[in-house]
Amino acid sequence: MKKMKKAHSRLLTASGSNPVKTMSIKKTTMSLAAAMGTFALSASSINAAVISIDPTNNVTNYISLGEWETPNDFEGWSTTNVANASVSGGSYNGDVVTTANDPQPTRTNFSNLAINLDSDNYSVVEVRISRTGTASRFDLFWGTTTANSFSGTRKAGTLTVPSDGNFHIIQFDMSAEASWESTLDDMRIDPFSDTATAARSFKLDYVRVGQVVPEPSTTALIGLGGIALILRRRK
Ligand SMILES: [Ca+2]
Ligand SMILES: [Ca+2]
Repeated sequence: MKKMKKAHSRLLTASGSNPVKTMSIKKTTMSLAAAMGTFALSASSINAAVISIDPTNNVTNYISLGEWETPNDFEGWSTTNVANASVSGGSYNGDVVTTANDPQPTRTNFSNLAINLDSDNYSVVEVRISRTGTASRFDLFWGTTTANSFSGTRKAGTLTVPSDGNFHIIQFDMSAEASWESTLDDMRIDPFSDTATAARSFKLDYVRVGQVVPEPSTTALIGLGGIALILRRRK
């Protein structure tokens, strides 16, 4: 009986877009995060991304969607609804327009970068940003080669990014996100999710997509978490 169960779960893992697979991965991610003692769940219920602010480990082996190290080079990103947009000091800088919708720098149609979301290599999006002024939600939208452009159903956001003028890292773990599949093609970042009611500005340092490789000590913790899972299953 136990053997059958094991083989069954392996089959589900091997299949492409089985909803059961998504659920089982989500469960593992949550248990793992709980075992590590540090995690933040997205406030929104429309996505399953796990969002961390200033995490211990950064993405490695990433593909960059923007670094903005060359003055005046927007690296293909739009300046939609961004006032006083500039690239200087190593970042994409802008203010919130008081008379229009939320600022939304976008980069589209980059499937040539071959960011394959069906692999584990690109399960984490990392954004480094500094914000000044009244805080509001930070949102990330994405499109893929099978679900193109932007939609409210492909969105992850958080209210917990500080707006203190210092740089912070926002890390989105998309492992459990059902629509994080096929090839990444579009990305949109809303540094603030609404119009300005007072002076507000942002500096985007980078946007990267990669994976987080745990430190050796964390690997040991994951091992312990795994043992705990096995023990629980045996009951
Ligand atoms: Ca596109
Ligand atoms: Ca930069």
